[in-house]
Amino acid sequence: MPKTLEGQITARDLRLAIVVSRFNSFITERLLAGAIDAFIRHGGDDGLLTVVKTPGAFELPLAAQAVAKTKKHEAIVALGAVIRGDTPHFDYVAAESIKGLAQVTLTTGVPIIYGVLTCDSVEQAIDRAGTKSGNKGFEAAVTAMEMAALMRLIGEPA
Ligand code: INI
Repeated sequence: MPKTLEGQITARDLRLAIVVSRFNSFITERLLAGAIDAFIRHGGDDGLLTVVKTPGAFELPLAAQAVAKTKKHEAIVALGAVIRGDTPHFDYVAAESIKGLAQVTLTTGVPIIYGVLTCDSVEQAIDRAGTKSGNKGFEAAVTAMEMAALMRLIGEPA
């Protein structure tokens, strides 16, 4: 039988940080509410939860890096909403946020979950922020729980 490591989905004793951008706040506040809901409903203690707000999605990687370097949190959820209609530099903002967050998670070893919506329209963003297509913030928080648990398991002595 192979030894299989797979993280449980629980927020019990989990020290979680959420970095969330204010740009398109009518969407990102819904994502944040979804992430907090998931954390609490899975047994999380809000005293162990830190929320960090940035101006836009472009600033998420730097904030996440600063949070990761404190080593106070076992996982970080990054939330934002980049909407194509808003700007011609949509592609740059979207690409830099995902590239930056991917770099930070690998260099710090802290799981960072990508909960940034990249949408063609406001309607599409609304769908993914708690209406037709669920809430990406909720999903990202659940993924953070699993990854934090997985990292604990991988780090346990054999
Ligand atoms: N930031 C977002 O989070 N979403 C967007 O859709 C967006 N648009 O469209 O411009 C956006 N721009 C701001 C950017 O993230 C930075 O805050 C800004 O460029 C200052 O560095």
